[in-house]
Amino acid sequence: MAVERKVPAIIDNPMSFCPGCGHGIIIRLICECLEELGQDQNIIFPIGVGCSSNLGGGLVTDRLHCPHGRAGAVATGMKRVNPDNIIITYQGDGDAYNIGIAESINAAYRNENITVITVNNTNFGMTGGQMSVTTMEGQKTSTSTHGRDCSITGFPMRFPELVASQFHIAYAARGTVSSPAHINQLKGYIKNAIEAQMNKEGYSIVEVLSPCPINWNLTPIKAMERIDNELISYFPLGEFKQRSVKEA
Ligand SMILES: Cc1ncc(C[n+]2csc(CCOP(=O)(O)OP(=O)(O)O)c2C)c(N)n1
Ligand SMILES: [Mg+2]
Repeated sequence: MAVERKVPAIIDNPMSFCPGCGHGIIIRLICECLEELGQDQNIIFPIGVGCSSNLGGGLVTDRLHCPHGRAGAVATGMKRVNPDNIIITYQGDGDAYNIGIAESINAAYRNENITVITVNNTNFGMTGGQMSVTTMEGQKTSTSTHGRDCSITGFPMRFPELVASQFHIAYAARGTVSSPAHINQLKGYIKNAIEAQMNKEGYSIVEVLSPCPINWNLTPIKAMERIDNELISYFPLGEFKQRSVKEA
């Protein structure tokens, strides 16, 4: 039986992602969660530079396109000036973990009451697939043409685990979009993260493993399979910091 799911009212335009990209699913999930949590006003997305920038075109909410990597700092200012706004940063792995690592770490360290969504596609997608801090060992990119050599670059960074283990934050999780079951699980994580902010519990982060078929040089189906077969064993799915308060 076909099940029709209404497009959330927050989405007002189609978005321009590559075929097989995960961003569209993730954005829709965020919007579904906001709608189900009764949030349709006073939402602001500080947006990173990268494919996440395309969030800007498709939503009726307010957005601010931040300087590259600085969404953690921008979000901090937005939330402190008006604590009743819902602030959700939307960033790529390169934006949040390479270029903006200082802002990302410090927002978590201060336990800012914001929600961070990072889309981890294991490369700098928008600029042509350069190596990022989450590129897998041996992965070929346009700047690691023989495969990433972790003996000289360090190993892929697991940011949610890092901030969950080191800082006093409210919530940290990692999900993916590689199957309907994973999409439903991810939606639960995103809802938890937004609820934590609504409940003033502090910093919440959800990282999403997302396919990048164009730069991975794979078909959309093979790209989804790469997530299940290769990425999840290094970037495990699950909650690394659970909320201590359950009700928003
Ligand atoms: C200050 C600055 N440095 C570099 C760039 C080039 N640039 C644009 S997007 C991007 C990488 C984005 O990677 P990521 O955050 O992983 O996003 P993705 O495109 O993979 O979703 C870079 C390096 C820029 N626009 N500005
Ligand atoms: Mg990326």
